[in-house]
Amino acid sequence: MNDPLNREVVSDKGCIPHDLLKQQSKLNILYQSNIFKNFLKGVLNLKDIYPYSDTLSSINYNYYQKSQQLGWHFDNASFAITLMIQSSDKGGEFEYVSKGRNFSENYIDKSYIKDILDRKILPQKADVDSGTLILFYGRNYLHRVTPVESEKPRILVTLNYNEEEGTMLSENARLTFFGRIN
Ligand SMILES: O=C(O)CCC(=O)C(=O)O
Ligand SMILES: [Fe+2]
Repeated sequence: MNDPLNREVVSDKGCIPHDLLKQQSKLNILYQSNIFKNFLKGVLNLKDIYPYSDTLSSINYNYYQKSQQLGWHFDNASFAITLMIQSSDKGGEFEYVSKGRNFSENYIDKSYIKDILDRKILPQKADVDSGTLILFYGRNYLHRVTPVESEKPRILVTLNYNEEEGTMLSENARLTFFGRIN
């Protein structure tokens, strides 16, 4: 009952999956660009990075309309890359803490997570404007997006890569995020 991992959070952002983007869109060009991939590999110290092999998950165009949010969570992927297209005028803030879990050691700090959920410890906020690129270890750092409070929606793209070739997002996750599996 008291386990903070059982606490329900609201996530109701909208998401446009990869297969609905134009092949020659700037986002696709950026995502496939060797200059960009080399930059990411250098900063994140990775040998190589690969797109998802399903048709939906590599680039996701997320939009948060008034009152929409993304609840506190850890990501499945080890690192996250986000590009802000348009920030909201009010609300829609990216809040995070740089701890909470150590995935490789199978450790989760429940009392710390409880204090964050109860607002006993206040998280950090990232000052994110249009064009801001964020590289983030979302698997170990608890994070969320607060409800948008303005008419102007918050629009943000996630650029999703894997360290192994041929990775697919699970069918369950695809159904949850996109409402279909292909
Ligand atoms: O919208 C954001 O800034 C964060 C998105 C995020 O955390 C996610 O998609 O897992
Ligand atoms: Fe996330």
